[in-house]
Amino acid sequence: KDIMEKSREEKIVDSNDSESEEHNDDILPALPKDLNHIPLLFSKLGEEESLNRAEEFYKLMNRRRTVRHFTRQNVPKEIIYNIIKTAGTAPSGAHTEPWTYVVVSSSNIKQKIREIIEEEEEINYKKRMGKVWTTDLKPLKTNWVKEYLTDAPYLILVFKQLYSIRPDGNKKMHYYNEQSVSLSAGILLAAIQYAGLVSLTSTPLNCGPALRTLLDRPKSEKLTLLLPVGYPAEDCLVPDLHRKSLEDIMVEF
Ligand code: IYR
Repeated sequence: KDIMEKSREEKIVDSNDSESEEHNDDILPALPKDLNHIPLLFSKLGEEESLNRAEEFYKLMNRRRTVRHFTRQNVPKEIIYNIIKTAGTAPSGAHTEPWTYVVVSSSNIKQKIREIIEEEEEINYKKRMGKVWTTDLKPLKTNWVKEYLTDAPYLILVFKQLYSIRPDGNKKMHYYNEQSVSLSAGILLAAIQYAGLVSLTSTPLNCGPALRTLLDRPKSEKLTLLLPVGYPAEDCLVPDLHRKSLEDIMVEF
């Protein structure tokens, strides 16, 4: 046992010696080695102002609903660009920013997306999802016919980048890409709501590869979400759902 421990210690010492450190110099960080650290831009709010903002933001976000019926009314592109820039402010593992937002406004491509999704969704509803899942969905009145895919002025497809390639040709690791893209998408939803638009967070089952190919994205990217974005139809109905209360979603120590 003593011998085992001794050799383990030696290994740790070995891996810390100058020879292997020299070897480690071959590996360069993905970010600049001499990255500057600068003072944080931060202006402190008074407590009252802070509370007001927190309440107002909650009220705004609590009005967000998933919308399945859109008008064809156009939305200025600058609004969409700002929303996506906002999503791009999300934190990410080692600042790898592992997201690609594909914005589709071309009627022709929206039609192709709709055809791909409706074909797969019909199989999903009829075969893949099973009795329990389709029964759970019944009250929401969803099905495989998805008019919103051609009605909404924009479709935003969120791709997560599993890795990327550095300028030197080496692979760049995208740590926590799943969490990073989820955080970015959450900020996207908040920005859509703040801009007075509506959307639907959809996750097209089994459509990832076909949509990735259609939109010319590399194999290193996986489709995670598809969001139609625009204005709700005049007669738009939403299910009368209620949200859990604070007591039901929080525990305090
Ligand atoms: N993706 C399908 C089915 C669907 C699944 C869940 I979970 C929902 O909350 C809503 C729908 C569709 O978009 O119809």
